[in-house]
Amino acid sequence: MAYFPPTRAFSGILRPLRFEGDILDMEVEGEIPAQLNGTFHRVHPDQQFSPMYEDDQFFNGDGMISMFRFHKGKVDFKQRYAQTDKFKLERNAGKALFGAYRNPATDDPAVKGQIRGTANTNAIVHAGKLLALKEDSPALVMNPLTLETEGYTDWGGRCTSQTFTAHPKIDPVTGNMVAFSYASSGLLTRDCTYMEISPNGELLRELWFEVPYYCMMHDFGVTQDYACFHIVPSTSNWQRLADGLPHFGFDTKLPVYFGLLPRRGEAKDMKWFKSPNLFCSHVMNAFNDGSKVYFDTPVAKNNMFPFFPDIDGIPFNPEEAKSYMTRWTVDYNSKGEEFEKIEKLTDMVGEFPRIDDRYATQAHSYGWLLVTDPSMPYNGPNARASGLRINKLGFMNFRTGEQKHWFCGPDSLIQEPCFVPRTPDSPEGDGFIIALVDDITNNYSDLAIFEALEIDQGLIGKARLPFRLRQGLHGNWADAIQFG
Ligand code: V55
Ligand code: FE
Repeated sequence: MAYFPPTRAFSGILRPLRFEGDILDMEVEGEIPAQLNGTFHRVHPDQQFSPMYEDDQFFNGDGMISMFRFHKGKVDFKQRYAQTDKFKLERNAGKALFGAYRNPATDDPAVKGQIRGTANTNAIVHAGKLLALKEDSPALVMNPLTLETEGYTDWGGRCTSQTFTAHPKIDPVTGNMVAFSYASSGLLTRDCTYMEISPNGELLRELWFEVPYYCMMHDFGVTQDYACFHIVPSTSNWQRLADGLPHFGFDTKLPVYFGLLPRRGEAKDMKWFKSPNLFCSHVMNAFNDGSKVYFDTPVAKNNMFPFFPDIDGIPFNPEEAKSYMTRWTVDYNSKGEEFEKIEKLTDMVGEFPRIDDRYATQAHSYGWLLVTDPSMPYNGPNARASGLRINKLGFMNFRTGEQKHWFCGPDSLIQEPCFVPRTPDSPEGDGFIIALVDDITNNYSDLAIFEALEIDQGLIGKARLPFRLRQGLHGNWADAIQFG
């Protein structure tokens, strides 16, 4: 009998959904642009069974993949679990066998040595396959249209890393998927890899390197010439796991490191730069002009994850957890280890940054992100452990400094936006933003569609779900052409 503890991770607006199904021809309001021909895949964590431990985390949920398929102004919906090895073992047993987030010592001995991944962080199509990703495990391959799981891949036997990032980038110049891994030779190791995978899904390159200390390497930056690694002290060690503490804990005493690896170089060419302690996780984009590297990321003064608390017991500080889009400038050829510049670009509190991905690795003019504006009215229950409510969609023009935003109303919260080009060769930003808007007082989700450069004008249309989706992480658009 399923029982979910009355904790923040499982109750209120995070009540588990666990629902798989199909809706042919979703109810639509306004306009679904007829030129939208493709799929939007996204994922949320959603524990299949009651957790083994009452204090289990949201980030430990099994990946539930949602697909919105656009065709001729209509939208079909499909939702399936990513059938990871963990998912299948637990389904056969009829109960949870894997314990705490990234702590195998808490598992049922029956699953010792099995891949613990949940595929709950990102869903992206590459080489005609849907990849469901969790950074502690290999990439899980799924059919992008049926959502059937094929299984974990080692890229034709060529990949020696045990893990694969949830935040790969597609280099629009080569079509390669550029990726990395951490804890690549085992739990808590400082070993990492850099990878490039061809448009046909062939692993072209795997380069091993080491980071200054083990930490959550959740995302990275890729420019035409460099891979950029931000080392931020959400750290861990064997003692924490033995003590049953949350896997990660934030250490305000450690510096932040920033590594630049020339993409066509070797591990010895990695250069490490240093900054005082701060927190950042997602990367909007990065680009370089010669040896000068620009790296755009929402930066907070302190830890943004209350469920991975301070290692010295400093209480979570919601004010210091507010993040602001920031540009780091670092010169690969500089003699010292200092950054050249750390520039705060906006007063909007924001995270989940996105661009027009056709400009990934190159200078971008526009960015979109989720914004927290505490001054706006709110009717719902306290939504997140951090207390920060995501209630606006934000837009930034990096050339003019212009900003726009759209407020989702007092009953709703918003999930990560995704840019869809109007046509494959339309200019940068010419297209649509799609984002899930969750009405948490009436319990419905809408997939909202905006003109990307005019989000402040409000939505042009929406596809309506007859229920509310769970808070998710990331998703991506794939043009129908990618399925052949
Ligand atoms: C994140 C999300 C994760 C995870 C590690 O935002 C980092 C970051 C959904 O799981 O395991
Ligand atoms: Fe992420």
